[in-house]
Amino acid sequence: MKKYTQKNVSDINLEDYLGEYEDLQATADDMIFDSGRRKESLNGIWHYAVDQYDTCIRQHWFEERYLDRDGNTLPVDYSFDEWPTMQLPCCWNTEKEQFLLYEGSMIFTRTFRWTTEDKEERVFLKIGAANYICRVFLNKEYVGMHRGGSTPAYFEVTGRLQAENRILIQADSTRRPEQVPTENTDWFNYGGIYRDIELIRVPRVCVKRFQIALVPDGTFSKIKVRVQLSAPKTLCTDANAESTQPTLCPHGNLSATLRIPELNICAEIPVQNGFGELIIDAAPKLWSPENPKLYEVFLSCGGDVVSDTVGFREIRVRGRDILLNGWPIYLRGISCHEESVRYGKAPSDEERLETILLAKELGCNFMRLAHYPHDERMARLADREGLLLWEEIPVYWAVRFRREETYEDAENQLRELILRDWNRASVIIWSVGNENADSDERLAFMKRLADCAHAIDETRMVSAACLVSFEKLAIADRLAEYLDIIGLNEYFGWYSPDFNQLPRLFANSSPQKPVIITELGADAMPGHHGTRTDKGTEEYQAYVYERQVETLQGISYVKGLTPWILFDFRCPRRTSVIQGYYNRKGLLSPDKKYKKPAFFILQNYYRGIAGSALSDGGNVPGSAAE
Ligand code: GCB
Repeated sequence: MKKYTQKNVSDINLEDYLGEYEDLQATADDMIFDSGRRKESLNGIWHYAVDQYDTCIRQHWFEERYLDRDGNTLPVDYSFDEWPTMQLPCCWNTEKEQFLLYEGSMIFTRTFRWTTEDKEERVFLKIGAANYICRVFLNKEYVGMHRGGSTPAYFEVTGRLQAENRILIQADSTRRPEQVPTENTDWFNYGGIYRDIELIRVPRVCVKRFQIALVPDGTFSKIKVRVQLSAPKTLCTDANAESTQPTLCPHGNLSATLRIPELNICAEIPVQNGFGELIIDAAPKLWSPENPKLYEVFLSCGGDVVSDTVGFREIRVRGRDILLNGWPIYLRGISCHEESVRYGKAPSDEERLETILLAKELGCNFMRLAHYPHDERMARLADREGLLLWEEIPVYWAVRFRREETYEDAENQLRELILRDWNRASVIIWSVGNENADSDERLAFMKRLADCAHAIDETRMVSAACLVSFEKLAIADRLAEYLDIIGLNEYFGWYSPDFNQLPRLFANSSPQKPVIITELGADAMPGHHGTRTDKGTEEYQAYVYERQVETLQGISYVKGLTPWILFDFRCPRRTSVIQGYYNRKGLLSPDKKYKKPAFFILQNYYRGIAGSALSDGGNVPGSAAE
């Protein structure tokens, strides 16, 4: 931790003011398992100020220096408790008209009371998401920072809390070329602290990771559980020698207890050096979209108890088939941004459920959560409602593939996402990116990401949404070799107007893995009509969907679709009159209330597939079950 020197006017000539806030970055390694824990919410009314010039961190406002050494009053440029207020979490863009297009830094602050319940307790601050960088200050001290706009940040604040506390958080939504995503995307850059802000009390030795899943060996009869414990650094660095409670230090040996009451399971997991793993015989009812069976699971260790609600299912690839619980499945999907007209990237729970139910009404068993990690509530809802998910990190378009720090940022976001949603049965695919041109640097970067996802999660598949190779008119992305499933974005009928190229592309390709068409589509302004050849009309969009499904249904290795997109979404790049700063490729209007005709074409197609799968005992026609 750096020592701060007194600042007054010296900051005005200080160019490297950010240097001291690059330390103490919260990463995936700082996450703790938080399901089933008591959380004390810091959501609610916060004071805020727009801070375009980063004056807060240049001048160390968080130090609240009101007097000089001699006790004379100093002038200050802030008045925390007189600033206007905002209800957090939220995206500031949709809170006030004048903030709609604001990108940059905003300071949030509030006070809160804290009562220590146990002198041994440890406390973590969790920020569900803040876009893109956030810096946290507590009781006049810098606590740390987090990079990445859609994954959670955990900061240990043990020993820093008092009866009365002031917290100050800078959220900086500036788009920068070296970030992930980079400065150019096809979606709106919402700013804010837009997911829950919570304090979590844990015992001194606590469960850091708790991962539970069916062993993917085709027998559906074994559950694997993995545990990692965390102890305060001071307790562990000297291998427990000075600890007053040696049995509680993960450097000693102890055991954790797993309980799944509905399966009559109560098992001891030996933990050595903080890690434990056990395979248990079990015969759970398998989770599937048709029967999203969930179990309550509990893990206790020392004084710590956590719990989760999980489904058990197996997903894997065999040849060109995707097998769910051993049966070939066709992924009837749709892509979806996280967006609400009113709340930006912080939709209400009702709106999230509405989105899932609309996908179900469309006939989906699968959804692609594009292009960044959506709120963890989405995967929990999908677990409950029975919807398979593709989750993605924003390695989108022209990320700076040559830059090692950019890779580290991307990998950290991937690890944070995987660790966050590891226990969600609905999540079957980790996507390491979208539409990146096939260069050597990009191949190396994304191969590393795919390897990382495989290394930390052996229970799911890894994919990416790749581009069509127009030189070869084929599926020829070199990254495919490192993926389990090939995602393909193709816009025949739209960006590539000649539909006849689509069957030729399939004829020219012979992938040895399943392919999901991760994007296809066309813009249509809701209520804008014309002939089937007038781009931008509902009729033209419907025509594109008709031609697409006609071609796709004959392609044996295409094992799913996630057309672009369920509903229209805000997009600063889309300035034409019919777009009005929205991407209009939605099957629904931005408020999700109006269904364009293409919705019914896809619905019809999906009903046909679901019907034939049912009449074939759950199989996809043409595929053999094991
Ligand atoms: C794409 C991108 C998606 C865009 C879409 C479009 O290929 O992956 O983010 O929004 O095309 O509408 O152009």
